[in-house]
Amino acid sequence: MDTFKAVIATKSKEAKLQEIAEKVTASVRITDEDALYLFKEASLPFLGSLANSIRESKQGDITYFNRNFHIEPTNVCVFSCHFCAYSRIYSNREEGWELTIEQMLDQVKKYDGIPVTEVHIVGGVHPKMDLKFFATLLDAIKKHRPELHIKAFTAVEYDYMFRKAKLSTEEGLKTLMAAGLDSIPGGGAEIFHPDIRNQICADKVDAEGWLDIHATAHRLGLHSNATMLYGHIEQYEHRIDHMRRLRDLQDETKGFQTFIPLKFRNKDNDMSHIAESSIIEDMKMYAIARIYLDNFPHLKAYWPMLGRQQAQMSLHFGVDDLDGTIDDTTKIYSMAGSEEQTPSMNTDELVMLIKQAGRKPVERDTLYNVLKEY
Ligand code: V47
Ligand code: SF4
Repeated sequence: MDTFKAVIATKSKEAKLQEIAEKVTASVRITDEDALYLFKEASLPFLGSLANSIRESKQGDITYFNRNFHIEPTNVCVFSCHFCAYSRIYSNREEGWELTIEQMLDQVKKYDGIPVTEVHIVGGVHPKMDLKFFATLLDAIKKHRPELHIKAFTAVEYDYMFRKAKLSTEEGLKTLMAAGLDSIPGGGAEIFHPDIRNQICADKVDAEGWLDIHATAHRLGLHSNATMLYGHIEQYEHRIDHMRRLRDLQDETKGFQTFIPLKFRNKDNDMSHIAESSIIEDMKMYAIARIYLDNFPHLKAYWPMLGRQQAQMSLHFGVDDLDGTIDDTTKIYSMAGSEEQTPSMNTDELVMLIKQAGRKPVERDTLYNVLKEY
């Protein structure tokens, strides 16, 4: 009898998975219930093959990367996200750093004559670095190197900066755009659902605030990215809720370029007791993101966080973008225990890594214009 029940259950599982696969093949959007079923019941090869078919229909074999570098103005932060291994409180004079505009401009000057196309600026939320300070910074960078694309500040930083300046999001963004802001990175999203957000990062901008800043940016003509910090205390339902909010906003604005799932790393933070997700779980996450977010053109694996080999593997689970050839200027991930302690990969290495995975490396600019095919 038990065998009979098991056979029926297997058959209905196969039928349900088949139904979802048919939707995906017919470019019909999957529901939240479908996504939950995939998380709970689908095998990794099944998910990989579905995600890969979407990836190949959108981008073929192309795998994008860009040449960028990071500036982290400060690690001092007024917030206290429990997963963060990077921030220090203002009074911690020994471990906190804060760069002056001249020091940051010197970092830009280090790349004079080197064909980087983007600077990614993100850091802690320092109580004394205000809108005026950052507008001056962007302006100085643009004056020095006008063609360098400035992708800067998360919605968390904007929320604090604009509230302090007593400006609306629109006014604040317009001020920074006039100074040289070109696009917005995807950080600070974490997990939108309040049940989780209130446990891991209660004091920073909430989901509505994060989404409103990105919506306003899109309306002003800026593109942005979106992240999700997964693999800690959240359930699959919270990941789906997070992606649904992004998919809904993207339907309205079409301003998101790429979705970046960020695997929780557990070194030196308040959540160190939580085990990190397995490679199986990571590939599953990429694949379901690719299947669910049908209106996102790109899916990015951030290799410094994930490590080279897993990043390579992700190219068969829906990922079509590996971010950039950054050097060791970013500390936010290495401090939290990422695979790459001093992340640095030159173009030849990145091209080789992509080719080894059987994909076609393409250098892009921040807005996914093709710069060079390899
Ligand atoms: O929001 C912090 C994450 C994010 C940990 O837009 C952690 O192109 C894992 O958003 N374990 C900031 N993650 C970085 C970010 C990003 C990175 C690369 C490219 C782009 C882009 C955006 O870093 C934070 C947070 O989710 N983070 N601590 C940790 N322990
Ligand atoms: Fe501050 Fe960002 Fe760290 Fe949160 S994740 S404490 S906002 S630096």
